[in-house]
Amino acid sequence: MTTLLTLVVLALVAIAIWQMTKIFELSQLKAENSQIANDSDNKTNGYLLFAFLIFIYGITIFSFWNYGKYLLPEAASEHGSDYDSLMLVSMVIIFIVQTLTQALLHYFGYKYRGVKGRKALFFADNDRLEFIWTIIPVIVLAGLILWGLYTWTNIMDVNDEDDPIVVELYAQQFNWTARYAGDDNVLGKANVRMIDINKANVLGLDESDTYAADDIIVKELHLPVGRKVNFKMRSQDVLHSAYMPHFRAQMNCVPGMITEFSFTPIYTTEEMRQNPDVAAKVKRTNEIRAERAAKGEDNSDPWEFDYVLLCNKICGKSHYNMQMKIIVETQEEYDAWIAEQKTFGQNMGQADAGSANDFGKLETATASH
Ligand SMILES: [Cu+2]
Repeated sequence: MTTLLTLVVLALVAIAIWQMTKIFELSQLKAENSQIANDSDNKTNGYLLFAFLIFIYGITIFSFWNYGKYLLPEAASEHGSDYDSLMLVSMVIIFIVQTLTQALLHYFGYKYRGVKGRKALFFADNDRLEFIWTIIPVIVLAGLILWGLYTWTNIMDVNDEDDPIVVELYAQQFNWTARYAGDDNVLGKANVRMIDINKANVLGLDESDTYAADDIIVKELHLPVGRKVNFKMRSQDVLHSAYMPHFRAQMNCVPGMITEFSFTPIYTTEEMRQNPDVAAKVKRTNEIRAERAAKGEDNSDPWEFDYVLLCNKICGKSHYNMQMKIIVETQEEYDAWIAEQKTFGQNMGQADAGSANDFGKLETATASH
């Protein structure tokens, strides 16, 4: 609110100054009172062009310096570095071209400013010039597009090679649930119409499907490092988007269909915490949190880095908080964790024995994320 008021005041002050200059100008008895720009007006505008050029260069350097630290750290998936190099090369090319063309544009604006008696040189076309400024972008863009298509095809190629683990990511307003395919590595059939809250069948698994019995439903995603994961996404209600920024992965979750994404994590959570960029970010955040703690404010507990699965589609009022923790660990740690989890079949068996308890369990599961 204070910011808004400050902005309004600043705008009003600017308008007041502008009006006062106008009054001041009107009160001056000028020898030449023409609306047509004269040499000195043109010169002023020429210098203003330079001032604007310095402004845009300045703000670019300022942004790099100040906000560069908010970029994502090194990619934690196998395909991530391909994605990052494509992004980096595209940005570097755009940046160089932008820097040069802005300088030329403003310099020529100044150099050929209006001068009394000067006539503009005019020619209808120049084949060589047009050839140059067509062929260079064609080559550069064709190169970027072909490289982009090649990278895209590689990243989006979801196949069963290299023995991937199959994991379902289930989106609903406003939380995520993960389902492992179990020992058979095949996900059982599921449909929102088969959701049965009384039996804790939260994902609508088909109880008669033999593949479903060993499926494991969890609220925290554990992945073994170096093993390919094939994700199958579903949504219960509206469009969501499974976004795992550290793995450079994102896929929409669409009600009524299954979408897919596949990647191989290459750093464990522990290893990623040692990454200098991640460590610096944790340090910065915890400094802010320590300040908050000193003032007795909320959100002041020390923070530790974890991979996250976020929702990247504005799906409703609590969209901002729709996330699930991802833990990448060694194969042994993963095996130990998955062995502790109950299968869908075990949970259903229990539900048949005494259904009252399982409803409570579901509630804790949903609230724990
Ligand atoms: Cu969402």
